[in-house]
Amino acid sequence: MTDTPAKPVLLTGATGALGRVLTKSLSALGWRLVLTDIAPFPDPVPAGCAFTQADLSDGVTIPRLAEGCGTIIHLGGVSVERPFEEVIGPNIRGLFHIYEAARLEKARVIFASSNHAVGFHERTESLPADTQFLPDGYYGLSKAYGELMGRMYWFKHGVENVNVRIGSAREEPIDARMLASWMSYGDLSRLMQRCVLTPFVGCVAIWGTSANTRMTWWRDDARSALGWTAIDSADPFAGQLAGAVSGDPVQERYMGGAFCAIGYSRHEPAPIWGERDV
Ligand code: 15L
Repeated sequence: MTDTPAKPVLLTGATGALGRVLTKSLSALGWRLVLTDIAPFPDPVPAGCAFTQADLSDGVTIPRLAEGCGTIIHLGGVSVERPFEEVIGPNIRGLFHIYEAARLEKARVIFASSNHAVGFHERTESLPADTQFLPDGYYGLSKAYGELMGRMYWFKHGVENVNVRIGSAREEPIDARMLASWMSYGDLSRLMQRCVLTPFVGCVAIWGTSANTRMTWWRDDARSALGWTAIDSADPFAGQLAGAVSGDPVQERYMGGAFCAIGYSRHEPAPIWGERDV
């Protein structure tokens, strides 16, 4: 199999931290990237790539950018917990524009979903990829909706999509939670390559973490069908980070960590999902 896609790849959210990492690593492989973001691109645009500043809410420009592309790696939109009104435009309407563009182009969507789509699951659980969504805020809710949009477009229109529930993708893990949730930039880039190059993916979900042995929260996803295995690990950071906890019982109880505690207003302990009597 060739390691360069036949058609260019549209990469949204190119100016964000992960967008810049993927722009660098994928362009270095000779991939032709159509880059876009609402903010200007801060780096020199690599050879074979082009950058267009655009808003995901712009239902004319987004499909135009997707013209001729075989895959859309969709990282764009709000990437942290924000009020509902700030999330809905980029993450819901913007995603609709992405899926409509994919339908018109017969392109595949690689959606940067998030662990926050399941953030209110307890850290004592071990979730298969087909677990129930349990979003920990408006951001996580938009990611759950985005995954469901992918299912609808797959069943109704045959638009293939991979939903990568990214844990904590950053240079290095910085707290005890990330001993489970961390994903290295290298593992992220290699996963994206498999998402784009695998001949058939259908509609699947992947837990986006490195090979952390403390990563017992998430299991049984579609990685073997993609031929992807994580090779980095947060384990070497365990000694220095084991004590790096917040002290907040809500944060420490749930997979979503700090996002769960934002605006949390329960006074009594929350029920355990699946054991509630409602
Ligand atoms: C995410 O989805 C966010 O985009 C990122 O900022 C981190 O907070 C990450 O999750 C995480 O849970 O560590």
